[in-house]
Amino acid sequence: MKTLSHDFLWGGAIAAHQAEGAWNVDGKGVSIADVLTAGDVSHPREITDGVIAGKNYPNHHGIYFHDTYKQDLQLMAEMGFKAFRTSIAWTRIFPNGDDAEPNEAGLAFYDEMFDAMRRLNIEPVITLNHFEMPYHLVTKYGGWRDRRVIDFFVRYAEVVFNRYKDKVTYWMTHNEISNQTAMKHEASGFLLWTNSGIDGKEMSVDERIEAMSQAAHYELVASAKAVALGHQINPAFKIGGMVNVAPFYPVSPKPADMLAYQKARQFRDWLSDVHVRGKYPNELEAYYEKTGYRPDITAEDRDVLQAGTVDYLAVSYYASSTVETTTDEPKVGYTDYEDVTNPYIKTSDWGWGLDPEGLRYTLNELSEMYPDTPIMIVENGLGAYDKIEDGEQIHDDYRISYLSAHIQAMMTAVEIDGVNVIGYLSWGPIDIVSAGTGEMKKRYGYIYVDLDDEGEGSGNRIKKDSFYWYRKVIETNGQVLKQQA
Ligand code: BGP
Repeated sequence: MKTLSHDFLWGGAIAAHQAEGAWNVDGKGVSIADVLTAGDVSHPREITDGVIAGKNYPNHHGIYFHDTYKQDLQLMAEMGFKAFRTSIAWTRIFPNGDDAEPNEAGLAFYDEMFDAMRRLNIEPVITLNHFEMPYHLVTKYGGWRDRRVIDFFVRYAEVVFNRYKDKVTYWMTHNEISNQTAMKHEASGFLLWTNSGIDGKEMSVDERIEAMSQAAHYELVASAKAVALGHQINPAFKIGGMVNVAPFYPVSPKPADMLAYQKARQFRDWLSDVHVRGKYPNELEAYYEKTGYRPDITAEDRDVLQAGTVDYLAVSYYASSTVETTTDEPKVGYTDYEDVTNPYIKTSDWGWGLDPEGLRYTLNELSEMYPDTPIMIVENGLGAYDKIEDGEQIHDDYRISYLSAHIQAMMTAVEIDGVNVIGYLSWGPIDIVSAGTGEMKKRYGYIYVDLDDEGEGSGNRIKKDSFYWYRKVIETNGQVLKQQA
């Protein structure tokens, strides 16, 4: 029977802006994450016009990882991590994005961080752009809507690829590039901001689709250029595309519901199609023809996309959604559906549908679509409230059961379905600031960080029960879960 390979990449993943803090230190510029205030489950984060004194910007401090990463990585090593994913804050390297020269202090910071990982035998898995583009590229160019941003990104990629070519092998270009297609999601305007630097909160759905189509195209061209360049700089590089894969289910077998589900899925998957196959899917080309959203896509761009296909597909998986058609017409389009409750699925305290079998299903779907492309799970986890008990203990059995069910689903996909999964990096192995809400109390970690939503607290790190559990999972290459099942 097929099983997880002996060099399977077990570990965890974070992003610079959610952890590092030190937002204006050593020449770092303001990023799009630095102008996001704190929200919560029922109050969206505000996008402010620059940094406004007196507002609470949780990414300005994160968990102070900038100053604590050596001790924190030591804890990851104690759990047996083989790999650790983080991002380079673009604004530490190019504070404004269009600077003539990179910032040496920022480059030196990541030299040391990657050395620290290597010393602990932890493979760095590095995202170039995780929701943290330079804010200046937004104010001056309008974010990814402007073709010139492609060159700024490629220049940034070139600088870091050259600098870290002997320290980093696994890269990915843009985090969750597919998120911005989630037009029916109530946060879709916000997702346009985090992906593309376009404030979509006040836009209509049609305006969002139009803005997203152009911005995402430039992001894909930039990604493909970076992939081709990275392979020239070091042919051993493995450079991935990264997408969120929240599976869709039709609410019923009614043909219009099936079509609505299929259209929703196609719209989610067009970005991974371009990453992996180097070309636009037919139905999207048809959609652009029909709607008149003809983004600026040149013949040269198409060659670039073809020449820069990715080495692996990195995916995040948290939850599934279920859709119901809003029209019985046969012409169901990408957004002719509503999200509805699935009676078979429970939800988290933040309303995310908990669905481990959906992970197996999704991995199968991806393996059918891209049979030759390895998959790395680079995010999966449960955001939950934790309570400190009996002195310094956190009994997070809810987290253990979520992760255990998902890891088992992944192992089944590998062993029974033959899906090629090369790694599992759970999200937020140490508590960090939530990207969606800016809260600290939405915790994912095996390691508790004593900080609250206002950034107050000792900052102390405490090992939760899940810390010891995950160490065992890694040590046994997942076999311990089978014994428990
Ligand atoms: C993904 C992002 C991460 C992350 C995670 C959990 O969308 O790539 O940055 O934070 O989701 O989301 P949240 O932090 O909102 O709970």
